[in-house]
Amino acid sequence: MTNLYKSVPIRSSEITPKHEYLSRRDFMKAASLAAGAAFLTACAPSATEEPQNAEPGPTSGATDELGDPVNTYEDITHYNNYYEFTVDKQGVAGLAQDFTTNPWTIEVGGLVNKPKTFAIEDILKLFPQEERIYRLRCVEAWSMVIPWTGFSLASLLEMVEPTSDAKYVRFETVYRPEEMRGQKSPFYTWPYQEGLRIDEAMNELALLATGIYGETILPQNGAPIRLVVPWKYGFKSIKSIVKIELVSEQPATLWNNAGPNEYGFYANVNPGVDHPRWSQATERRIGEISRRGTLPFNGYGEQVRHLYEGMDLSVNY
Ligand SMILES: Nc1nc2c(c(=O)[nH]1)N[C@H]1C(S)=C(S)[C@@H](COP(=O)(O)O)O[C@H]1N2
Ligand SMILES: [Mo]
Repeated sequence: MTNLYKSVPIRSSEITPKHEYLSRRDFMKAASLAAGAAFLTACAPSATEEPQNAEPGPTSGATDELGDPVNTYEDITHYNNYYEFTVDKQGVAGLAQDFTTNPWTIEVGGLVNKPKTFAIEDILKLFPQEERIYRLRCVEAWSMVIPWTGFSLASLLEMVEPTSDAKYVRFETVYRPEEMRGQKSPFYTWPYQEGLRIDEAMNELALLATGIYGETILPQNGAPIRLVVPWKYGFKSIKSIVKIELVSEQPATLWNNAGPNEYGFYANVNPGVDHPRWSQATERRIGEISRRGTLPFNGYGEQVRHLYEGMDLSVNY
């Protein structure tokens, strides 16, 4: 697919209110670029304008299927959950900038006929990359709209041919404490692990993402490849994957290990089931002032509701 986001340079300030998380370094970078632009076009009324965003900018038409505008590249790359680096959302980008993402391989195995270890460059060749704008709803009750580039997890799983005993898919993040100082924390069962039931994993919405805004995905967002499961809380969308394993039993997950009564295995976005310590009924869309109501399955109910027929989702949260 063509890149929809870079063809028309539009300031992010025209799309979303100026975001709250612009770091000073990036602000200076943006401001000096704007100053340069003003020098080149001296007759433009630039004095009252906001600094030009130096990062890729969305077109004014870039929205998700509900009509919500994509978040700015700045917000997406500077407000992150990635506990391997730090629990400080605005600190992840800096600490992750030297993270080694090349060479990188993903081992896909377990209950499959054709186990295979993929180098990241082969993944990019084997699976055509497409752009998909998905919301990401964090369990902490904030959300963003992100223009991802990637491909369906199903296409990778089909290639290795899961056997009939394969009932779940288990994912693992790289373990590299010398580069990821957060992995020295004894509070979590590293490496980060996540899991999906196989029919969830095979749903077309489940994406392996390699890019954002048409750019190669940055370390803070899970480079070089991460999962995106848009109908589930963000913690299911595991970053920097090195291993995918087809298994017969429901796998353990880092967050379920950390707090079984707070982070269930299914973790479907559900405004009717509160987290024990806060409500899930509403959320703060990063870049917006007023809160919005949270949608069941994060608004993807039509595509995924059938996966849970007959299940009590307040018990299987
Ligand atoms: N390996 C790993 N993956 C992870 C996390 C993490 O700490 N480590 N955080 C999760 C959480 S809680 C969220 S909300 C999303 C955030 O993704 P983003 O920073 O790209 O928006 O990543 C998820 N994937
Ligand atoms: Mo999250």
